[in-house]
Amino acid sequence: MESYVLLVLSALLLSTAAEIPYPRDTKQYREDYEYNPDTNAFYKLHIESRQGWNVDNVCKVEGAELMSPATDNDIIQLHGMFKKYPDLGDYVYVANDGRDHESAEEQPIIDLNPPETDSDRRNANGCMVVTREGAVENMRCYRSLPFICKVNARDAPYDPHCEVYATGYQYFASVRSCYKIPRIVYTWSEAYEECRSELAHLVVLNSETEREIVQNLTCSQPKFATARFSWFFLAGFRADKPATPAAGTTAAPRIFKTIFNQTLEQAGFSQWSPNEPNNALGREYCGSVFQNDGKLNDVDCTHLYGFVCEKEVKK
Ligand SMILES: [Ca+2]
Ligand SMILES: [Ca+2]
Repeated sequence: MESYVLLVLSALLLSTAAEIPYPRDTKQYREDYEYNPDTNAFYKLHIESRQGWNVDNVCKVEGAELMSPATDNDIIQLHGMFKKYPDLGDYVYVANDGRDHESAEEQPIIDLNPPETDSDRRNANGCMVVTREGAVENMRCYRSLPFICKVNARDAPYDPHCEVYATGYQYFASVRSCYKIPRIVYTWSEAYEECRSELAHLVVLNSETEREIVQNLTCSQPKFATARFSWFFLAGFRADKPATPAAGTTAAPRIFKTIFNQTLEQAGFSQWSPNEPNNALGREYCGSVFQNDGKLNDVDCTHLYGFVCEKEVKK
């Protein structure tokens, strides 16, 4: 009897241990991701087009991976999402599953420079797509196409202290905020969306203490090689573009406001870097912080920069 109880107890303990989710198992993730109970995973079809070598990193920043086309359920999920966008073209990038597939692109009848080795052949066609019909095919990575990210529910990141759907946020008790600089460069709107989807927001400086923290954070980062300028980091403020002034009059002054609709003075930090805001070429309506001094600078909203996400900790 005793040994039976022990057996049941240890079986219970074992099954509990096996069921403890790591990091967790949940039906909740970023609102831009869709849950599929059949696969117990979240998906996002990126309808904006990117070249094949850039898509993996976008998924990683979102806590996911480029979806592998390995299972039927995943292809069915993609097919369902694809159908909602009849104008999206015929291909969606997926992860390279390492197998050989038909090429999605027409090959010239006489190829004057046929690849000599297997590895050359793979590199020429190194990316993979799923077609509207659900076929998996090879694709040259230079094409700009939509793509699909996936994360299994048990792997979907959540930081319970900072309350964000992400890992890597650093908490600073002196300002009671968490910060992260995702490893990607985005336009201001893309950066705004990324922070928001993580349940955070583009950083808003509210004090000199916070300026110092954020400046140190930007200095601790490896350089963003593909940023327009690696020393500016997008922040949560911008100005409306004033209407074109009538001939002979000057444009109304730009008024910068935070994403919470406060003026910089109301937010608590309004120091610009020397000679800023300079509105270079008349195109700088978005906010950034300058790595050199942690102070403010205006930048072109369409240029790619690193950016800082922030999340206040209420508890
Ligand atoms: Ca802040
Ligand atoms: Ca500027």
